[in-house]
Amino acid sequence: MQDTDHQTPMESSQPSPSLPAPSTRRSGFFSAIILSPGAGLAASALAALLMLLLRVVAGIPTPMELFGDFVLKHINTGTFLQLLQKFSPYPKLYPLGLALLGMIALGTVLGILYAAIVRVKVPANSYRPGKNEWLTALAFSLVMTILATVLFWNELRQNFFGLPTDLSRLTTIFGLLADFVGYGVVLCLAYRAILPKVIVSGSTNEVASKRRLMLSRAGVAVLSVGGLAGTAGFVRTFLDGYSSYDGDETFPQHQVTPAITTNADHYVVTQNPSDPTPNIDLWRLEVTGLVKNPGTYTFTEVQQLPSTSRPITLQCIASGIGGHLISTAIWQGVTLRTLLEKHGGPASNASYVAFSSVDGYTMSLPLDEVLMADALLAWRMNGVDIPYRHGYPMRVLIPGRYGEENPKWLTRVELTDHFVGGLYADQGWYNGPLHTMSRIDHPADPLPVGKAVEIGGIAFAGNRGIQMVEVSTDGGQIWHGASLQPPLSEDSWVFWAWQWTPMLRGTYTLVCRATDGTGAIQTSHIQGTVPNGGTGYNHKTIQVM
Ligand SMILES: Nc1nc2c(c(=O)[nH]1)N[C@H]1C(S)=C(S)[C@@H](COP(=O)(O)O)O[C@H]1N2
Ligand SMILES: [Mo]
Repeated sequence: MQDTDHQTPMESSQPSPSLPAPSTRRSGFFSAIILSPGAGLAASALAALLMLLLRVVAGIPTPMELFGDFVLKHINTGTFLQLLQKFSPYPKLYPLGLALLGMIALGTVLGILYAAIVRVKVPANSYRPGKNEWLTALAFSLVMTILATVLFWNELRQNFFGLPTDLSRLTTIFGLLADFVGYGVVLCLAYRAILPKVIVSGSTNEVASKRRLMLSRAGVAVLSVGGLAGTAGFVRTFLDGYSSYDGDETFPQHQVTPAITTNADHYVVTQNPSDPTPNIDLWRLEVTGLVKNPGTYTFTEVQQLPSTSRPITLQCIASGIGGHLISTAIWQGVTLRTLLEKHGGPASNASYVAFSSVDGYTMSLPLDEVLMADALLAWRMNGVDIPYRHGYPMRVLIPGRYGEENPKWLTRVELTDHFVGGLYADQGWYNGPLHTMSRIDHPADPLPVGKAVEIGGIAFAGNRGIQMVEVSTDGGQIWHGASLQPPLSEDSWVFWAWQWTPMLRGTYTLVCRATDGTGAIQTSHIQGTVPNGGTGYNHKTIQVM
């Protein structure tokens, strides 16, 4: 077998007739530097392939996703919206794709740094990396893993197959290590493979040696192309799980909103480019932190907890005036109060409850408020297991709060003595009681003059309830009290209606406004959704002929 350049006795002890002249050596060094990105490309292409492979077969988040989550937590709502617009219509995929390309580019360029550090004598007389090269490559792998671990520490605890929090953090670190060791090993071997070699001219082996060098360079090129092609293949598999339903709305049917939204029609919002699909055998619910007796549940055990069910309306903070990111389902689960009682109750210094989800989503609220709202940890939605996109196998419902504070894919409930941030809280979105809203769903125009018609729609104020809804047909000058249907529950929307007979032809501006259970009237102040949630009255222009 060949030995490495550093240890070759021939080279160090006796001058060889084949030893190149100094000028050739220098040009050899330059060609080595020029060739090194080739090794870097092969290494990063294969590392990218490994990252996507681990994502698809083990649910380990890719460094691109970790990077994305990290960035999203460190920008404000304004920048967040700019990015959404900039990368529309694929605000999640474009940045992820760019991050992937950026990483491959970085790994390619790092090949030069590697070449400059190891300074292999060129032409080399061996295909085998020396100890020094292995150690350098290993150092690259470790530094990359450590940097990524430190930088993404708060993002590491996610796993798309639903592993519990601590285990998922460990698996992600292992994944990063595997990715970067893969990168280092390929870099080390590929660099050797493409380096110019000492070729003893005139020897019988000359042709064979040249052939071997050509083949090994071709091998590295094939590895790069194969790695990139494989990566593209896995990107496609990843895209199969793409959350294209993000932002789906719930619309009235024939101008009437069904009281209970079906699971298929329930609005959807998700932070994830591709949502988790928890494996029920791996998933756990953990009750930890400042609770008297911490504990862990399997899904079977969760389903044996005492449960209640009730209709709860969810609304996204981004729904806006007259918006449709609002739906109502019957949720069944255990109340937080009951669950904590089973664990001996909160310790005296527990003041917050923090929720963590398998997609790395975190959220916290004052414990007292959540207990008062009778928050539900649900595992059934409209009588069936919660669909994946709505948080299978378990999600939190906090009546009175916007959707962002209703974590899906729950895996840990932790009592703390401090506020725990998360994606939207860190960006600076409002996290107080949701604003009272009301929406006109019917009638649709044009309307015949002189004929009675019903004006109606929904009103919602979270767990404050709705006391009154008023309607105006003249843009808000004269108001009429609408009749209310009994609420489906304390935490649901309310249906209202008012009979109207337009007596004159013309254009009318219908407006509605609600008064919540505390007697506070909905504000007419027009405010956009960012960052505090939209306010103002829903207007609807109607032609009467
Ligand atoms: N784990 C997790 N929970 C989450 C989110 C998320 O991305 N991840 N999105 C939140 C947002 S912004 C909203 S509006 C609601 C939407 O719930 P739905 O899709 O079931 O309607 O889930 C919330 N809970
Ligand atoms: Mo939301």
